[in-house]
Amino acid sequence: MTAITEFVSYEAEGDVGVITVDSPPVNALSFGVRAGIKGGIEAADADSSVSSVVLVCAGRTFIAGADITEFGKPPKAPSLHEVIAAMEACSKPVVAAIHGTALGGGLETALGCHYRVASPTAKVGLPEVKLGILPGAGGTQRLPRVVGVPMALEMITSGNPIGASKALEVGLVSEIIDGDLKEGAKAFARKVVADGLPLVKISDQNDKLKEARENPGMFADFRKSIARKTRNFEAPENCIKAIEAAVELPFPDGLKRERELFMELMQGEQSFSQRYFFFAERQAAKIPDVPKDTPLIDIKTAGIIGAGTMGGGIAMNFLQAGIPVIIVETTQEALDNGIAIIKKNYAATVSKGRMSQDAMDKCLSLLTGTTNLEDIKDVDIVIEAVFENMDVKKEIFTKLDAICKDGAILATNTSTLDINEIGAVTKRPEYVIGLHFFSPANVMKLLEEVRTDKTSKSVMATCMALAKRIGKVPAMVGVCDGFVGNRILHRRAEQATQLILEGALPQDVDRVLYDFGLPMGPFAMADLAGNDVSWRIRQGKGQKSPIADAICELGRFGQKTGAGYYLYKDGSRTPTPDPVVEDIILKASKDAGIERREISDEEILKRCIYPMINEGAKILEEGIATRASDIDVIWVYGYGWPIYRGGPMRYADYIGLDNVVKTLREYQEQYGDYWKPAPLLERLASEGKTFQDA
Ligand code: T1G
Repeated sequence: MTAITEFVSYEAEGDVGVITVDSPPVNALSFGVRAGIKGGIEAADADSSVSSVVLVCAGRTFIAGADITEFGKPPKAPSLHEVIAAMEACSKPVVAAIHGTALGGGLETALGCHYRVASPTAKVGLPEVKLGILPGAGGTQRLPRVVGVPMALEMITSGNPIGASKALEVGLVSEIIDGDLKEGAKAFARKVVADGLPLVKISDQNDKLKEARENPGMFADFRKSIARKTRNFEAPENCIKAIEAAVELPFPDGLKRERELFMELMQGEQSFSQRYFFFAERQAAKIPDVPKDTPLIDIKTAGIIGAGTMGGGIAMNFLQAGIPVIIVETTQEALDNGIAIIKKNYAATVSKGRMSQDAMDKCLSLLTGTTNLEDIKDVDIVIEAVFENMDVKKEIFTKLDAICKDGAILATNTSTLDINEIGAVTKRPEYVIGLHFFSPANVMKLLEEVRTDKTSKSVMATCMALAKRIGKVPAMVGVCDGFVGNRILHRRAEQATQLILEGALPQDVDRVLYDFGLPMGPFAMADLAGNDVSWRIRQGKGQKSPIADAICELGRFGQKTGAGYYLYKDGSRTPTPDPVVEDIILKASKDAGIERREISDEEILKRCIYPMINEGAKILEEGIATRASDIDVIWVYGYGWPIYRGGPMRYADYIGLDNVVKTLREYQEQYGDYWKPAPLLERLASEGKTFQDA
């Protein structure tokens, strides 16, 4: 065994030269890995004892891409292009042995080999678009030459991987290797030699491009098909242009065009924000005062209290992760309704082809319904998802504390209530935590985890690991009104309401925020969530909101009643402005003695977003969030903030904190101390720093 570099070794195993990459955690293509592979190819080429070559990786996965931590640093030869060219030029057949996830530069490296084999659970893909870039090492030129243009367009603009069996079907891999992957790959390599098979250079293959050459309209049709999903994103369009170059230009020129389009994106703000967010999401899973080796509680079964919209959605996450669930309701009717909705949701997923009937049956086989709270006495974790009322929650936690076994975690899905207070009614406050799911709970990826003053490190570590297990992205926050996500949302809602009192209309505010990149504006969102929810909370707190109250008093609760801030004709989900609401707004302005005025889009955007940034700074000062980037993770995954803008705090850094402070001060002059910049924000701005320095 010869160590070519610290991360790559070469060894002749019989008549096969084996190049092994071993660079934890994901064998990313750092300089040492690139140099090592190139050196390994040169060694195998010169080694007269071998007649073929296998490229295999140690650890959990085949190469998972370029080393994102190297982005922005001066390039160091050999480039990935040079490595891939060396593999293609090798005089002996080179076989890539793929396991885990061959992604981005990893798949591009494998496409530079003459053949590819894979383990049955392997996945391959080009996810660069999710980082705001495009496959920059020939992926846009080689993939269409293997799978054809339509599939290459879909794979590269979505960034979604495909499994080994699909890869075999479309010719991305030549064989699925059951058992020992390296031995299987060596046997495959020997067979290539024995059968005298050619050294297949994908860059020389053009047959699969014919369909697109004969049907150039394919690209325009594809652009139309993804327009809504990729609005405002820059990367998908450059991906399409690069694939067009593969069809129109000779391979070398196509590579050059790919490089130009790659660099355009790499130097742009969107890619910077998406790369920032890639690490932000992973950072959020780490809690500074909870050591990595904190012992975890073994979660084998879960109890869910409440089979309503949230309880049912929460249950589905556990069932899909293979965790048995006992779901509890107060009446058989409510229980039956709740379970029927779970079944209906699964059936809809199956009908869309996103889940097999077997998988659905397996999930439902793990679900038990009961009206007897005692039935959850042996579960490892309970998640309460009942009516948002402190007395109700305290009563339930008192009972859970008495019924559940020692060591069971007692979690609440509350979105605003003080979890310290809830924990205080139990004898096990260290086992009490907030697990705030976002509706629809089986769809939204964010899990806002709320630690109390007493939540133990083991419970926090367990719940962070559990989040990943049930397919969620966790962020740990502290207790305050609305925690992090909703506390910031309330600031935006206050301004949205103020703006329509002063002269804007709901459709103006919603349009500006939709064009900014949010999935919908605050008024459309209120109609989706149900205006009655916040109406009840306001009534509980004795608060008034003239326009919202007037709308609710007319029974206009939103989509579910066919009318709210907008009309929803014949069950449509498309909001239509309604003169009735405009009259309510005009009256409210008049009653408030406000002279309505024209309000610019720029003012609407700043007045909705800058209070969010200011609140984020206060949340950081109070220690409710650990990092500014955690706030960004919460807003991207919990509220659909556009990932290419990184999150509200990243967006503030992009605008410049000094500019944010300047605008806040102008509004403070005009509208009062509501707009006073947070001290942390003022300090960072005065020091020329960003939230990432906080
Ligand atoms: N570069 C550097 N570090 C990476 C990395 C990468 N490509 N991928 C993962 N990591 C780190 C990650 O930060 C974390 O570190 C640890 O590995 C485990 O990751 C030329 C230019 C592979 C599916 O976009 O999708 O190739 O927090 O927590 O959930 O055209 O990581 O432990 O310190 O995510 O099991 C294209 C990105 C790059 C793949 C594993 N490739 N990675 O998921 O673990 S651009 C990607 C992933 C490119 C070429 C272009 C996932 C994973 P730490 P993890 P996981």
